[in-house]
Amino acid sequence: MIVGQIIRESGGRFFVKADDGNIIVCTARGKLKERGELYVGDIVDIREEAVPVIEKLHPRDSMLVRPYVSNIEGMIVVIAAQPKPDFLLVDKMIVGCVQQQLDAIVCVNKCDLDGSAELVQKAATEYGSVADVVAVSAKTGEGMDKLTRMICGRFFCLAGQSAVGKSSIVNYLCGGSRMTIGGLGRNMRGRHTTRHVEIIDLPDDTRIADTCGFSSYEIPLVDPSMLASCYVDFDAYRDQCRFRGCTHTVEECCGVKEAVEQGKLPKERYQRYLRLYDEMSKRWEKRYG
Ligand SMILES: Nc1nc2c(ncn2[C@@H]2O[C@H](COP(=O)(O)OP(=O)(O)OP(=O)(O)O)[C@@H](O)[C@H]2O)c(=O)[nH]1
Ligand SMILES: [Mg+2]
Ligand SMILES: [Zn+2]
Repeated sequence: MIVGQIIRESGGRFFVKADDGNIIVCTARGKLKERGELYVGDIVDIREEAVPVIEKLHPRDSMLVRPYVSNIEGMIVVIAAQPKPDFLLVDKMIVGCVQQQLDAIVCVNKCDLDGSAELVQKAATEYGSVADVVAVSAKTGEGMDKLTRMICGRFFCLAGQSAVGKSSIVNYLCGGSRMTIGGLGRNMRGRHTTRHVEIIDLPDDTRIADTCGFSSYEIPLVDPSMLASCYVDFDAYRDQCRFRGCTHTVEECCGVKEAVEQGKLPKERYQRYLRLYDEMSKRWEKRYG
């Protein structure tokens, strides 16, 4: 029996990197064959036959459904001055990180473009207390040494809108052209160039998963009253809420709302929290109401 990690899937064939470093192309057995059962990142047992077969899936340490990837230790959420950043998407991905106990990095790519300094400033203000924030350029290489240090020896996935430059970052870091690069396209929203998740080895036992860009993202359904606990930047002010279990929405004497008014918490992020709370409440109502 061989143990390895799925590093890529294509048309029902799984590319598994075995412990000895060899890459084995496998099929899967039984239920594991069904679509969506095995993820890139999964650790599996392989039986060597004429065609090697995945026999068993090991328990996952972490699991994301958008992008589909397992066993990662952290997520690099990429934004750029172009295409226009969707901060609600960033908030949702950070909620996903907190839920899965992953480290989050907010990475502002294309910092060679105009308008990047403002974006880096905004990212630092809004996410500085919940994620590491780094500015890079896959074009000039600026900031890449810092990003490399942040992920050294660990397994991170890239995530974010199409055309923010996820594959370009991978290519820069691995010093080659492993991933195909796309353009912005006519609607300026990206072309969805990367179509599959793939794990790439970098020096120092660092691994990085390139993923498909997306424009919408739904976090797993949770009780809306639990959502606030995924906003770790609210933690410092929760104690001042009058009500225990305060959702920081309609309650009076709310420490979080006071902090927003006093400029201690970023206003826009709080307003997006209200939107997300509303969205979650509607989904919860639909399911359990
Ligand atoms: N100016 C500038 N352009 C960049 C940079 N990084 C990437 N680009 C450009 O941005 C476009 C999209 O890059 P990709 O790497 O394909 O983006 P992606 O996030 O992988 O996109 P999907 O695979 O569709 O999700 C390409 O035209 C790149 O040349 C950068 O640092 N600076
Ligand atoms: Mg890509
Ligand atoms: Zn409150």
